[in-house]
Amino acid sequence: MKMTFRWYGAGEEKITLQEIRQIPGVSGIVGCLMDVPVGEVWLRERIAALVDQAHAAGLELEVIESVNVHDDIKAGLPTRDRYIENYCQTIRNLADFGVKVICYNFMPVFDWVKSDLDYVLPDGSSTLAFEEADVPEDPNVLLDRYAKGTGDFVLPGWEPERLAQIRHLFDIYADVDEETLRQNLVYFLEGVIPTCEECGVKMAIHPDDPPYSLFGLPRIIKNREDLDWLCRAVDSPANGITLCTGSIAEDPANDVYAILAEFTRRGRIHFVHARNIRYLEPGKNRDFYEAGHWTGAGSLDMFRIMAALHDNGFEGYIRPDHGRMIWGETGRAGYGLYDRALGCAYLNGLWEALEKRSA
Ligand SMILES: [Mn+2]
Repeated sequence: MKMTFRWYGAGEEKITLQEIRQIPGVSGIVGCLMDVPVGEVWLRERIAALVDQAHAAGLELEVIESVNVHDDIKAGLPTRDRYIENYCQTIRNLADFGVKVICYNFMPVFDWVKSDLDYVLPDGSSTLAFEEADVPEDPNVLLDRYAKGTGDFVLPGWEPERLAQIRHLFDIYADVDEETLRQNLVYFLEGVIPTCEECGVKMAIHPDDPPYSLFGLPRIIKNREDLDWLCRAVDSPANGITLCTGSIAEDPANDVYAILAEFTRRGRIHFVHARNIRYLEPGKNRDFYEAGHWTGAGSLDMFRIMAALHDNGFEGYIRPDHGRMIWGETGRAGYGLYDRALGCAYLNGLWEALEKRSA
């Protein structure tokens, strides 16, 4: 297990690599190039500069999150072949600089969706929340709300230039149902997995967040059956999973512990997002907020999560997922320093206990 920490880049956030280096037990960052337009090749000199920055701070850079997949690929447009060729070149370039795992998702139009980015908890901290009744049927209403409420940052998948194209994006998915989206994912994987195998890189798909359809858009990586289908559809260890405990558990019908155990055993979990959530009205609906990582703070048993990984031979990368805003910190919603650092320390503590108990 290698503990990592997501970092958006010097120009993108105020958390520094030096600060990340001071979190005990963090081996490296999960990096990205936020300013490369989706679909373009990540250039070698840009990758080299990012890797050099990490190494200069004493940190590894072996995981990228994310190399986003162009919507033309997801929607299956004729232009997809050019974008898949670009993706393969990006894989080769990243491999040359030591990258081992690429996180991506295959959600149409949007990355993760929350209804509230500043949900205040009784202890005064704030966090991300999802209340289904608050999600408008018209995505434009949500976009307006985000534009007004979120100030000086953008969310992954919600970049301004993409918001402007939103109608176009809904148009290109008009005829894409779940089956078509599955075929398009297989087409993409058949295009990139041979390159991954050649250069020793593993693809790791992030589950849909939330793991059910919103705005009438299809969603295909939602549960155990979808992950099983994915693994069989392109049967290579390079075709793997970013198991996000929060995303999977956002559907209470999913058994997150069994899913972790099974796909770790099958050698397909290359990267883990460890996060706790608290269901607001268990048994009544799927609403939740993102809790602190500690088991007692949420509805998930983080010890069982780490045990499912440990006891099934997990050797991949892990990072704390979103954190709350605590101790007066401000910044990118879900990506403050303090609460995620607490998450690292806590997850490392659970892991140490598991290691020593089994030794
Ligand atoms: Mn995640």
